[in-house]
Amino acid sequence: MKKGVLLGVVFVFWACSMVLAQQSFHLTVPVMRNLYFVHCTFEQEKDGWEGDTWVTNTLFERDDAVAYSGQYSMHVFVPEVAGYLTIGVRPENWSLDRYPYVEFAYKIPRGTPVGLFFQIAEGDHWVCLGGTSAHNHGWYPANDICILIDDNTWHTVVINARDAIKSIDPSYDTIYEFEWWTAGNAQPGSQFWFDEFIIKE
Ligand SMILES: [Ca+2]
Repeated sequence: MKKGVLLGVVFVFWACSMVLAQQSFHLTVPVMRNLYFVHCTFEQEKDGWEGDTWVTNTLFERDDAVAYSGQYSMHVFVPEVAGYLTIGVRPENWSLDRYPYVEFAYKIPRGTPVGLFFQIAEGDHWVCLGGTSAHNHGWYPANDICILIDDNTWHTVVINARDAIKSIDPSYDTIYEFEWWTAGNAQPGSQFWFDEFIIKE
């Protein structure tokens, strides 16, 4: 075989190999997706949840006597005088478009005021997406799409927070905090539990 022909054959073989390699590369690269932005199980710690006891008259603790999954849930309660039954979590850079769904399990005794609040800007800027029939969202805008059942047994719910919040104002796209809250009408002894709190695609 002449030298030129041999070089041509080698070149064609190399070119075909590169094409096949590229096709193989494109076919085998996995799509990396992070379905869960936040997943709180409370099995090891409080998973970032915080509260201001002295202002809200609300206490909270991991509870190993009542759990939906594993051994622990989060127990939220008002000890002595009326309170706001409130704690919250602040995931950084929570994009509603990327992570629109909020899911959790809850156990709420009858008559307990539990509300779901989303902070849509820094400062006192919140919207409410519902809660139990006894919840009071006070002076904040609300779209009460989520109705929580207060029968003291475990239930789960999934909320499309993006669509509900954008129905209040389409410009809202970042959430700074999620909070349980009611406008000071939680009587002493009010309590509830939640577990498997998830923010997801
Ligand atoms: Ca758990």
